[in-house]
Amino acid sequence: MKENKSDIKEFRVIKCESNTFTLELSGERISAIARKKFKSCGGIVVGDFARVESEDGGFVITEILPRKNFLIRPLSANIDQLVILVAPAPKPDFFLIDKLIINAHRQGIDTVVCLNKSDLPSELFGELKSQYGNVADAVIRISAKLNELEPLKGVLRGKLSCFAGQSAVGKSSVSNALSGGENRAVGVLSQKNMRGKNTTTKAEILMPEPDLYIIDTPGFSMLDIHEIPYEELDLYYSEYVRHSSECRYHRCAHINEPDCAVKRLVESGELNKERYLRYKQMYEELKNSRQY
Ligand SMILES: Nc1nc2c(ncn2[C@@H]2O[C@H](COP(=O)(O)OP(=O)(O)OP(=O)(O)O)[C@@H](O)[C@H]2O)c(=O)[nH]1
Ligand SMILES: [Mg+2]
Ligand SMILES: [Zn+2]
Repeated sequence: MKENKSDIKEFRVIKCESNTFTLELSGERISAIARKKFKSCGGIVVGDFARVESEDGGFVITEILPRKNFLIRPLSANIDQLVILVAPAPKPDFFLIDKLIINAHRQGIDTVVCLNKSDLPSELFGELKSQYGNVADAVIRISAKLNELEPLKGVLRGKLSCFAGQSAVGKSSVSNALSGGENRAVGVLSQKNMRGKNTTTKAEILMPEPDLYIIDTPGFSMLDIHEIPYEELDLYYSEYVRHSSECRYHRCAHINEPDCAVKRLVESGELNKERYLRYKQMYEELKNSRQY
């Protein structure tokens, strides 16, 4: 039996399991199935807002509301910020960090670069600050192991934050430490190849404290940005956008153009050189992969 239109409520999707979805509204949790038109999980993702109707004693998702943003990796919708977790081990992949930031900026999503496992000795925090200090909204360090989480809690409050990063950087460990429990399975770093074992397989929204909303996601090491036109790439480098009006050419790509402010600032050390060289490499790769 369908209820009146006035009884239709908008719930947030917090977990997707084949065709069963867990949804939440003001602390109330329900389980629902989806109308066939949404097909599989790909059509409804964690973070979506859904209209739900009761039917045959259960709940059915009848509509997904328009999304303010959407990420394929990590699969999520309507998030406020992407928290990119990095650790001394597994070895960080700076291309992956750059690409996560590109995708986030393309969707208008804020970014935080967060060093976890800061209990391990490394020079990584300084490196992250010099590469992303003028790019990400915050660059912070924490340790799930030592329960040192205050800098992260500070940036999480009042927002829906999605964790992203390679397998075994500690996304689930941080989720557990924030929750004060062990509800998320934690894996190990393979000593053989120093890579994670993809312990988490499904994204899920967790609410460890009132006002803290996080999405623990499966780790990955490959991220394709080939759908981005190379002419647009510089737009997702906020530190280049800030200086592009100082370049001689309007819509300077900061590659071979004369009198380019970005290249000048890279030479003088004001803009990070490693990040610029990766930008250039990605630009060339996107350009060369363009099919005519
Ligand atoms: N030393 C140290 N180890 C940590 C810390 N946080 C997590 N680890 C370890 O890192 C390993 C991987 O942790 P997970 O939480 O499973 O990593 P994940 O990012 O969720 O990995 P996937 O689910 O595979 O993407 C485990 O052995 C944790 O004990 C930390 O702050 N310090
Ligand atoms: Mg995990
Ligand atoms: Zn330029």
